[in-house]
Amino acid sequence: MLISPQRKKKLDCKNITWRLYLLFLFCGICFGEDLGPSECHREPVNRFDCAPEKALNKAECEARGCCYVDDSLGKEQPSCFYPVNYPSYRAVNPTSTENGYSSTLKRTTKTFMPDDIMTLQLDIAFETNDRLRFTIKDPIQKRYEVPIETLCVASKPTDMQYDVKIIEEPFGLIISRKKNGQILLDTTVAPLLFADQFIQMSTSLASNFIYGLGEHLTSINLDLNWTTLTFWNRDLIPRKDANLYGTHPFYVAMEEDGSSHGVFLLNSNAMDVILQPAPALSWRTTGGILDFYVFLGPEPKTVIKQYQDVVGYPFMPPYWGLGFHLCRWGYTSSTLTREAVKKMRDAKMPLDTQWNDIDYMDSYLDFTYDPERFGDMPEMVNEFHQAGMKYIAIVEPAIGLSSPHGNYQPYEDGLKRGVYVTNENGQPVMGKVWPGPTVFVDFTNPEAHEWWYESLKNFHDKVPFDGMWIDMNEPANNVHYVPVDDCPDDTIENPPYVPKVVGGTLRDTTICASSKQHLSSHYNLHNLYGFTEAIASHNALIKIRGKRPFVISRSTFASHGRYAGHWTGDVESTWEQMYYSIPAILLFNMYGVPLVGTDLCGFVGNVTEELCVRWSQVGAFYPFMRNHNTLDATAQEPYVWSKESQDAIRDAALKRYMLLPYLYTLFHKAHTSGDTVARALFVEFPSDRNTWTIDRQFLWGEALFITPALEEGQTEVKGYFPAGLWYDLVEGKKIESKGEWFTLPAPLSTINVHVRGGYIIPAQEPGMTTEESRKNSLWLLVALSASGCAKGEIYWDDGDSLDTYKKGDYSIVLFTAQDNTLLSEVKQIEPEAEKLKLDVVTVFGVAAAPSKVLVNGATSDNFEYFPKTKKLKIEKLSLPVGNKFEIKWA
Ligand code: MIG
Repeated sequence: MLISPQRKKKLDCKNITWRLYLLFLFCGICFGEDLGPSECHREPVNRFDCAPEKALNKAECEARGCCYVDDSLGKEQPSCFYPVNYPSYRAVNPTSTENGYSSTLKRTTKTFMPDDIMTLQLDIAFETNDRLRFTIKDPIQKRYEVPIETLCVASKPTDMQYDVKIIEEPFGLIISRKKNGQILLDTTVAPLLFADQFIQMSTSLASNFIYGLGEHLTSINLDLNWTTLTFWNRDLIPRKDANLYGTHPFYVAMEEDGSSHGVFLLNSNAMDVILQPAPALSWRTTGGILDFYVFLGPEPKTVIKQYQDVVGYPFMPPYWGLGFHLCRWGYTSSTLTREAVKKMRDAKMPLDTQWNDIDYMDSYLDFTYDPERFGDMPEMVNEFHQAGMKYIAIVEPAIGLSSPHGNYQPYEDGLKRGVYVTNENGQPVMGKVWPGPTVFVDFTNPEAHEWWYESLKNFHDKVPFDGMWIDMNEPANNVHYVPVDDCPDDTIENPPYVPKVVGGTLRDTTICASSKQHLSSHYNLHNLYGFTEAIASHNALIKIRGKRPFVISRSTFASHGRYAGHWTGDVESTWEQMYYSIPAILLFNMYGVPLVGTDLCGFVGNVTEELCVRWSQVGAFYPFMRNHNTLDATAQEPYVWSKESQDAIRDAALKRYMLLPYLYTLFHKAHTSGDTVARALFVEFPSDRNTWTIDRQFLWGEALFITPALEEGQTEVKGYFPAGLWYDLVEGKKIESKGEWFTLPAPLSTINVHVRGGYIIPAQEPGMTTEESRKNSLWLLVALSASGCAKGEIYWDDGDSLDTYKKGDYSIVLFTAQDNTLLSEVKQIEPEAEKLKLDVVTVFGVAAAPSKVLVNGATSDNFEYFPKTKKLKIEKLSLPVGNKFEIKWA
């Protein structure tokens, strides 16, 4: 760690840029009038936009002290950009503190943005060996800060993996990896701006491979070719270059040597992130403070975990939540809803949870059901429960004012208790959502949490729902998209810099930014709306049911995964959207929201049979699996298709049910150590560069590899297999890869799933519900490595009680295979697992037919060897998993 007193050298003479510059100079190219060519020479990729808020001509650009080069015709590089010596802050006397540094930052020249904060406070804290945090804020006037609970620092670091350099003038920070000097963050590439409603900080990037910054419709690695990513939660059919439902200002970056680091900006204001091919990144936010965390990894896995150390590990979902969920907008009566369940049963499709959309409500009011069409809703839900199923209904954050039958009590109560978002006159903000005129619950108000709980409890007393689906919580307003123009005309509504939001204004399809909430203005809190509703819903469900809460939310913010899951909204039923679901799900897993899925078969528009089959196959491997459809689209439930298609969908769903013990174990690991469930290939194989862009295949944990067919008419699929052995899940057919692409058969009837050599996967005979399958016998899939080894484990508990892990009410059994022997080691056992019996062991990669099999020393005849695929199947074991066992083949 070094505080560098000298001015940052303007140009490095050894640098190629310098040489190019000389070349240009000799060619006599002019770079602007008042600013010398050396001040304005920037390679186009290294230009940082000096006209962020509007387009400027040459005179206007130069008037703000910036350089203008009009060579951007048809290109995205800025024509107005900062000169090297653009006036910025100066670090005044940086000093060491107990655990870091601090400094005052001062600027003497104002920028082009109104209300510069001329004096700032920089604090750098070395929080752990692998994590540092730095904040830049106004030392005098307290500004808004994001009210999420971040985890506290446990101990003083002793072996920091980073070096920090403070450049005094112009102020900049350089953070590097101590072991090799790799620069992770260098903010000297552009000036720092910190005005009341415009804060900008830029940094170089360590490579072209960065991941995160959701929620956007992107491939897994972001496009650095002048991309703007906008954060302002919004109700929108997902499309490229648009702000969508959630905000996660966190990225993981790869470094050239395969190490990785992460950066998180804890800020909830409307924001743009600009990516440019330098490679570099600029954060531009419209309020709050700069509160950065840097995570040193060095593996992507550890970066993700270190991020979750700050925002929290995900909640543990109930076991049933991992089953198949069926929904649609348009089950307009309890009769139709029951019919859907019956047809699923008749088609022998597994189904755990039936859902209803807004159709069930009485005049679209929360906590009500339609007395005619859903008159027997309580009985319906009870029937589902008796059949071993669960039930979920949608809930809206926009509250209607009156019911056709008179007063609407929840609204009246909320009004008395002051739980709504208000306008400048202290009156509830009015909007238009499903019930017509509505008000909006302010979930930053503790009183609103109480009211939310009580209202849900009253409803639950009638209709015993099991989980919550929280929609429209960006919050969405004005569902019919008629512009409302009743927001005040001030700088909160129309800030000097408006991020590139769809619709051009902050108010578009939501409530006025100037609205007031308990904790602050909606301007500051907008991006937290769905997140705070998720917390209220999570806590209410715990109090009401006394069991694990299950909440699926459309809108999210960093830390969401602690409380709820997410579905990716109103995607169109297209092949392209099916592909995009994979990066979306992998990225949400990196944000600590592992319980995530896309509507199977797509939401908007009519799906074709082939697409629905393919989508059901890949969807069987989303951590959250729900088929959901919009109101006017043709039916897409599994049972509407031909026999062949139904067989294919059932095959995929049953594979999932078979693998649930493994999936559940992965959720346990996510919950207790911040692991990902659905995992991007680069996260597992960072040293293999080929994996850095792969997002058409993905893993479950370390051991299960999914290669879905994503194209129309496809009968074969190309997949990349990292070096090692991979066994087909069913047949055990082996792929031996040196890190290569393989072409696999991909008939419509099935999906390619492989088990990674070296791993053991716990599985179970599937049932039609998880309640049923949990009673079935256990299976183990043992996939031997080249040296004949494998390992794995199972986490098990009752699947629904709260805090089983904390209370010790769980079981963990480890499995290892080596030298033709499979062993178990019981780490911890509780009564639930004593009901479990291991019945079948399948070993992939057994070189030669065994002559005998010994189970706990006793000879068994119940085995079969498949010489073609070298698979050994041992059956009728009936071994209680609570007892240590040993299985040998020779
Ligand atoms: O404006 O409740 O994303 O899943 O079916 C549409 C009706 C409102 C949007 C959700 C979608 C749901 C629909 N909702």
